[in-house]
Amino acid sequence: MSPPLSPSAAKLANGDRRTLAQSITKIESTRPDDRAGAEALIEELLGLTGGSIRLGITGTPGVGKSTFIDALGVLLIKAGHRVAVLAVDPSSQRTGGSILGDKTRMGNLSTRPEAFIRPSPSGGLTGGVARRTRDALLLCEAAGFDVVIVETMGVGQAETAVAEICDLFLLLVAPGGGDELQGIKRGVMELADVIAVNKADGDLLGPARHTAADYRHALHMVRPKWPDIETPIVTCSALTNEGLEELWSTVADLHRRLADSGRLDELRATQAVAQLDREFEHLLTERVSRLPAFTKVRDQLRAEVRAGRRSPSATAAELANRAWRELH
Ligand SMILES: Nc1nc2c(ncn2[C@@H]2O[C@H](COP(=O)(O)OP(=O)(O)OP(=O)(O)O)[C@@H](O)[C@H]2O)c(=O)[nH]1
Ligand SMILES: [Mg+2]
Repeated sequence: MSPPLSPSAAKLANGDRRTLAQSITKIESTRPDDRAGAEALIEELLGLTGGSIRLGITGTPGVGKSTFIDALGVLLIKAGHRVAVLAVDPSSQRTGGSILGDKTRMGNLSTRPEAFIRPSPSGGLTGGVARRTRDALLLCEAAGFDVVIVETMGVGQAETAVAEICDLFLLLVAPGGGDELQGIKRGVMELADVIAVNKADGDLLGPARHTAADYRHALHMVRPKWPDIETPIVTCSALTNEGLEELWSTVADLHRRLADSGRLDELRATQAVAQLDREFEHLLTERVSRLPAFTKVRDQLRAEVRAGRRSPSATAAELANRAWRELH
C-alpha cells in the first residue's frame, strides 16, 4: 500500500483549485525552496498523472486562439470533461507582463468551475518554458483535469517547447491567400498533428475551404509527423461553433490511435527523459557557475576569446576540464 498523501497533495488530488494555482506559482518561482516543494509534490502525485489529452495549440496573433479555446472548452465541459488551459507566451516575458485580459477573452470558460485557466507567467526565467509548463501540466492532471490545452503564439522557440510536452499539436490558421501559407513556417507545419482553418463562417467560408485545400497541398511537401497518418485538415468557426465537435473527434480519434498502438506511451516516456536531461544540464551549469574559482577562470578565458586570442572550441574544452577539477 502506498503511504497516505501529504495534506497539500491530498487537497490537490481532490481538485482543489487554490492548491493547484499555488503549486503552479511555486513551480514558476525563482526561489529554490518553493521549487523543491512543488517538485516533491509532483513526485508524490506522479501516480495520478497521465490521464489527460495533452493538446498544444498554436497560431499567429489574431487567428482566434482565445475565442477557439473558449468555445471548445465549453463544449468539452458540456460533454463531461474538465479542461485546464495553460498559456506559454515568451513575448510577455519581454514586456514583463502577462497577456492582459487573457481570461476575459475566454469569458465563457473562465467562469466554469470545471475549467482552470492559467495565463503565462510574467517576467523571470527566460529558459525552462518546457519544464515549467510540463510540471504545471502534471499538476493539472493530478487535480483531475482530463483535457489540458497548452496555448502558444507563433514564435518558433515556444512552439518547439510546447510540442515537446504535448501529445498532439494543433495548428490554427485563418482563411487567406497564399500570404497566410507563407507566413507559417515549414517547421511549424511539421510539428502539427492536426490543422484547423478557423473563421470558416459568413463571407469567410469560401476562403476557409480554399485555405484548407492549400494546406492539404502544401502538406505533401513537408515530412509527415506520423508515417502512416495523413495530417487531418479541418475547417471550423469559433464564433458559430460550426465544426468544433468534428474537430474534437478528430483529435480524440488520433489520440486513441496513438495510445492503442503504444506510441503515446513511447512519446511521453521520451519527453520525460528529455526533461530529465535538459534539467540536469541546467542544474549542472548552474551549480558550476556558483564556484568562485571557476567563474574567475571563466571570465579570464572569455576575455581571451573576445579578444580573438583563443578559439571558442578549444577554450570550452579547457573550461570543462577546469570545472571537472573544481568539482572534485
Ligand atoms: N469571423 C470569425 N471571427 C473570429 C473567429 N474566432 C475569432 N474571431 C475573431 O478574431 C479576433 C481575434 O480573436 P482572438 O481569439 O483574440 O485571437 P488570438 O489568436 O487569441 O489572438 P492573440 O491572443 O492576439 O494571439 C477577434 O475579433 C475574434 O472575435 C471565428 O471563428 N470567426
Ligand atoms: Mg489570445
